[in-house]
Amino acid sequence: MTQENALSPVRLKMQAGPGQPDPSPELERLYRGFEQELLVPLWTEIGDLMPPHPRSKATAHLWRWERLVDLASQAGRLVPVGRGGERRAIALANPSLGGKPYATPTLWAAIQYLMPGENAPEHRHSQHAFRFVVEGEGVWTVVGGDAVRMSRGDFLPQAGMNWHAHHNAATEPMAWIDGLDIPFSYYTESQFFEFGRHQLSAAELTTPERSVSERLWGHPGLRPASRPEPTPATPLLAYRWVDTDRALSDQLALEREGHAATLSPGHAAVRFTNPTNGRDVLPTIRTEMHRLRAGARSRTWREVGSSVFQVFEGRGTVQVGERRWSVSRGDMFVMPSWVPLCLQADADTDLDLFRFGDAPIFEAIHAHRTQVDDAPGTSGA
Ligand code: 1HN
Repeated sequence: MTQENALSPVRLKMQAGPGQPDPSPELERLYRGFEQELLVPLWTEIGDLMPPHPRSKATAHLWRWERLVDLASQAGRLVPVGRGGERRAIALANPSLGGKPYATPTLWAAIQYLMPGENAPEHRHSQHAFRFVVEGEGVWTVVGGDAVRMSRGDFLPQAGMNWHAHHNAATEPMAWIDGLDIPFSYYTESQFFEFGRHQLSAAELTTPERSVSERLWGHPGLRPASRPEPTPATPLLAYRWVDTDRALSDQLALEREGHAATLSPGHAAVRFTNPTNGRDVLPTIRTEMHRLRAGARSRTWREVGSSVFQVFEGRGTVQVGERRWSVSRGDMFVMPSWVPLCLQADADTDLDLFRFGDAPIFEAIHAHRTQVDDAPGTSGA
């Protein structure tokens, strides 16, 4: 074997089976020839390359919020935040993805922690990102000079190549979760990154209740006439919990009044959208909020592509493939591609979940599919 071939050797084994040639010394020599020239014949690989349906490498896995917060707060004491490391963000590493900081093959998910008075420095990158706040407040994220408040239940998208920094103006530490399409950008070799200024201006370090983006874009069904063009990512930088919460309770109330409003009985859901075109807020990431009425159970469904869920409030049970967990506030879990998922709220409390997934990527290439695995009517409480 030549030196460069040692980098990523090809290893072929003669195998028995339909469509396979009879083993012989000549065939063995042919296979060694393929290996030397870095060639892989299709008949030895087709089962792996073209499975009948997605077989995710990712595992259905759960991370407990209590442990995430405990470790993040220890990091808050021990690890500075500043230029170089950029963010005190601690990523979920799916146990089946080789120790990489990848929650799924396409998605990065992390808990980020900022101490009182701390600033996370300005930078920008091509990866699309968002923040979601499961508890706490006091941090403003400054996107393109616009200071945006972050509070419990708020969803803050941040499209690629926007400058951003964070500052904690409060007296308490704050944690939130980050989602980015880092693994997707990594595999597709499409990343760009730039450092920004070391210091934000005094004007940017203010703490307004409402950001410029919300004053311009945050009015239901209304867009500024000065901005008629659709943009691929949303210009609205904060989706507030008061609005999300009302949309979900309205769906469940409408259902009680006999309207068709929910995904299935007792299962309300909303999707965060870009007000300029009605599509997903970010070009590569779909984000949703789900609410299961107390005692309700969702359909069992599967999709092409992967998702990460975080319990926002309440208690329940989730089943992902063969795995089943009792969950409560902050717990995060992965739904791998084409693995069935079922959500159920405990009998005495609603269950709210935030979800982010990579569906827009697969929709764009016409490869997205969903399948419901239980018949309608079997999914009641
Ligand atoms: C980033 O900029 C943030 O701005 C979070 O909060 C996580 C992970 C890798 C690279 C940049 C943020 C990140 C990140």
